[in-house]
Amino acid sequence: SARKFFVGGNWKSNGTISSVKDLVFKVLNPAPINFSKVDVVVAPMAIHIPLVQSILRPEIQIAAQNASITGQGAYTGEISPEHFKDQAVPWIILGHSERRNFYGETDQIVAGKIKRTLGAGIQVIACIGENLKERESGVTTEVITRQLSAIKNSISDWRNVVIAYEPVWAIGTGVSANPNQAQEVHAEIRKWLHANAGDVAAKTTRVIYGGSVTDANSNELIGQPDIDGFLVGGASLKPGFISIVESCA
Ligand code: G2H
Repeated sequence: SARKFFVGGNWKSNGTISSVKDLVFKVLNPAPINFSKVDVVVAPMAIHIPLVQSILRPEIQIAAQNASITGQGAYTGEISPEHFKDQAVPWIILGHSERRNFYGETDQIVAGKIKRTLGAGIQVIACIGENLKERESGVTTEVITRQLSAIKNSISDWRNVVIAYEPVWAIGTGVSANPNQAQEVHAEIRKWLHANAGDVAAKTTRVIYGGSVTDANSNELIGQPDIDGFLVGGASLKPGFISIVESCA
C-alpha cells in the first residue's frame, strides 16, 4: 500500500528507570529495523520521557500516553500538550480505552484533547474500539462511527493523525481479534474516512490494530489490506516487540 507502516509500543504504567534502560539499550537500540518501511514510536510513562529521549536512538520516535484537555495553569497534576511540545515530544496517544474506562474520558473529552494536541503541533494516535457487550450485540460499526464522528471536528489535517482500532475485549486479554475480524473493522474505518475526510485521507491515513498483538499473531494481521501496523501494549516491553516491527518491514 501507499501507507508507511506504523508500530507503536504503549508501555502503559510500567517500568522503572532500570527496566527502561534495559529495554532501550538491550532491545530497541541494537535492533535491525528498516525505518524506510516502518515508523516506530514508543510511549514511556511521562516521568520516563526525558530519560528515554536521552538514550534512545533517534530513528525511534516518542509518544506520551495521555495529555490534559487544559493548557498551562492552575491544573494540579496535569501535563498539557503544550508541555509535551516544549519537551519536543512528537506524538500523544489519546482516547485509549483505559483512559475512557478507568478515568471517565468521554468522546467529548477525547475530542477536546485531540484538538488541543494538534493545535500545539503534536501528532495524535487516536484510539477507538468497541467493548465485548457492544460486539456481541452487533453494534461495533455504530460505536466506531460514533467515536470517529466525535473527533472529526478536532482534526483539520489527517496527516497528523494515526487511528488505532483497539477492540476493548482484545486488550490485555491474550485474545486478539482474528485477522478477518480486524480487517472488517479497519475497512469500515477507511470507508468512514472516505465519506468524512475525503479520498486522500482515506488512502493515506494509517489505521493500526491494537489488542493482544504479539510476535505470534502480527504476521497474519499485517497481511490484511487495511491494517497498517500495530499499537502494542504488553508485548512492547519484551524483545518480541522487534519481531512485531519486523513483520511490517
Ligand atoms: C491495547 C494494547 C496497547 P495489549 O491496550 O495499546 O495493549 O497489547 O497489552 O493488549
